[in-house]
Amino acid sequence: MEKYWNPEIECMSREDMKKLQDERLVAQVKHVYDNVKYYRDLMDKKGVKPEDIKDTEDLHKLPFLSKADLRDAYPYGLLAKPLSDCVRIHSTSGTTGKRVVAFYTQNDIDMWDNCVARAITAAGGTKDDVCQIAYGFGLFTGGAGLNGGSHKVGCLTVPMSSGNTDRQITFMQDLGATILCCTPSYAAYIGETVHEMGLTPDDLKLKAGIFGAEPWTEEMRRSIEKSLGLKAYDIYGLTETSGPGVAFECSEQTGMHINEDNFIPEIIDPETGEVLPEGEVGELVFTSITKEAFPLLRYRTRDLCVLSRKKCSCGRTLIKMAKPMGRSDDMMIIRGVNVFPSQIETVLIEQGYSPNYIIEVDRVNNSDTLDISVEMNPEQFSDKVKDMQKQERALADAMKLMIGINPKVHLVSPKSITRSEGKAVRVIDKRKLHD
Ligand code: DLL
Repeated sequence: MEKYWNPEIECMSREDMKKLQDERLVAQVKHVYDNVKYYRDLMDKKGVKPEDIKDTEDLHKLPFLSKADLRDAYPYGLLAKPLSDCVRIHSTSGTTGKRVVAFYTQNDIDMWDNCVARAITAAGGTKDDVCQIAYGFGLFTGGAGLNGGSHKVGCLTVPMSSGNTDRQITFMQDLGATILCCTPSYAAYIGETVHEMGLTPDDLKLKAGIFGAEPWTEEMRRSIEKSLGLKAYDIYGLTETSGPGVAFECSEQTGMHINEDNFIPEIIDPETGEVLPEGEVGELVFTSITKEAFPLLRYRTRDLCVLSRKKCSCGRTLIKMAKPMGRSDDMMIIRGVNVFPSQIETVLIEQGYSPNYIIEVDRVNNSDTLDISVEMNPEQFSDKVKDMQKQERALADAMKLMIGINPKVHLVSPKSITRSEGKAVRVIDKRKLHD
């Protein structure tokens, strides 16, 4: 029997949840209109008043907020509470333009911890667990978010942060960690290092992993589950909406339950902004209905995914989002064809390769090129050039079936691609340098 952190919310009837959302949305719109000039101007421009928003059916009347708005309003322009009521900031890891800074009151932190506690509980975590947190600590929300949730559940919390992989594993062994929290690419790296240290999953006590912050495929999930001997759960969130814990996976492992009492999701057509019906792929938009200091209404995440209200065997009634396929801006258009890095990862792992790869896109003589460097496992390595070329061709053929275009595959020697301890960077689009 699945345990819940907040059973009354997580298993609430649809009607009751809608009522709760209606009330919270109306109050939140008023709070934002009264306190955030930037958003009040957007509403005025669209001719919408707080009184026009009577329930969640009116949500579509509100203007969107985008990352560009957050940059425009940097740093204090979207703050809805006096700074003296705020107790913390976090910030995105964005490398271009201004960073986004998100503010939290103590109530915001409590709400966030509560969301993450639900995720840890859904992964089987209790006060008897030892929870090792190998997400980065600092401005990134991963470390702090899982740390807060783990405390709330009462796990013995090990705030390792990322990196120092050998020590990470020694600690895991010595303290008998039962839950590991980090990015999936770092989990894969830890799994590989466990093996290299001459250990097997039996030498560890891990039972669950809570992995998120970047897109990862089902094939990657199975590979990590095997290398670390645990059940891998997905967790989703973004700095703008507080951090990890906006949505979390349960034992069914078929998508993540969204904490709808705090975040109302919509799926929109990224081109037209039109709301799409359930089951269609589009851009995920969130309205936070309980956040005090940084309450974003209709925030466009740029993440592409699908929502589903299909009944879940875990008993939770919270709507589910599928694994995001990546951001709309991660999608590569190569020779007119839409290609996602996740499609390439799927083929690689299916064909027995490691998830260590680099995708390079360029434009030569007005034609797009796609080069994929893939690391071999030691047993795949051959010193016969012909054998290697045959393997490269076979992999390129499998890729073509999946993505519809022919890439150039380069098999590279084991360990030659840098491992990630946080969010992996796997795509280099050189076309952007020429533009
Ligand atoms: O990555 C928050 C987080 C920390 C989530 C730890 C889960 C675990 P940001 O750095 O602001 O926040 O990046 C947010 O990361 O819009 C997605 O594109 C991507 N992302 C987050 N979780 C997932 C996931 C944190 N489970 C951006 N699957 C989001 C796919 C994810 N993509």
